[in-house]
Amino acid sequence: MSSNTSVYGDLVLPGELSFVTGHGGLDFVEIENELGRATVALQGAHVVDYQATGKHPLLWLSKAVRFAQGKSIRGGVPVCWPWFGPHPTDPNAPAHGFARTALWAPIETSSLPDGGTRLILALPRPTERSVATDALEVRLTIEVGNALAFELETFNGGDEPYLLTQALHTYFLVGDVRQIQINGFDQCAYLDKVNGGENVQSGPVTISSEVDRIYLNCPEEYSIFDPLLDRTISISARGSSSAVIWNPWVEKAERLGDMGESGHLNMICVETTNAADDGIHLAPGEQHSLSARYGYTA
Ligand code: TA6
Repeated sequence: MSSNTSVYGDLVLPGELSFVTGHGGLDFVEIENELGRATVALQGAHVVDYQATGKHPLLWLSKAVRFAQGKSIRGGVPVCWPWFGPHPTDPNAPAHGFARTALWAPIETSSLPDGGTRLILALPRPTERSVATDALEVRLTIEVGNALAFELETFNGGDEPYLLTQALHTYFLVGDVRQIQINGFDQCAYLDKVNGGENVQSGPVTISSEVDRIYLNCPEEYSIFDPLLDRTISISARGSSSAVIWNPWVEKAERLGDMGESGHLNMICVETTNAADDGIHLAPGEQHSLSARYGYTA
């Protein structure tokens, strides 16, 4: 990676936050403080790596990841916005919205009193307003410390209502996905996108085949227990009552083509979302904030 402070020079925090050009010619923000470190691609405002000091990395990034302009990054924390999943009406629109492959602009950086670092990014809006999404303003606040925290804020600056669906589509690193337990969803209903239909969760979620579920009316706190890495990842959500749990397993991982050899065994997506009937009806002038905070014990 080569230093690139020319464009964002006034946002550099010496010894703490810098701008570099790296893989695929993409621009990244490198953050390192006493509590942890992270790497954020400006494309997609995408955290590709985070590690608290003295602990394992928190996030999974495919060993076969391909960094390229306009290509979604397999792993880390993709920002799915301003729709989650397939576009509701346009089959040609990209899955999970356009924000994760668009170039975001860093607009604010600061050192936090607790020793962490804050980075705020915004997605420049088109000058013309041809469709409702053009009137949406969005910014992402990322805080890097002994935890990793996100706030995704959307403001409807237009004169049409917009049904917002979105996700922090987080890929967590696990020792062996077959041994983890995901807690907090007991008795939650979920939409099963693999087998179809709706079910109710009984006890912890465990993974032994492809799983792709949208949990509804979720609590705000859930966790991943990983015996192999000897850690528990805690997830605190705000502005969301739905969550997605996804592992592609073998066949889908092969079809995706960028999961890497047996990559599915070392990742689990536990996504804080506004999905399904948790979509947010944003009237003109209204705003919504989706937040998630990830802490972990080892
Ligand atoms: O969040 C789960 C999901 O919607 C799955 O259905 C799968 O498509 C996954 O997202 C990955 O999508 P992507 O477009 O990143 O390959």
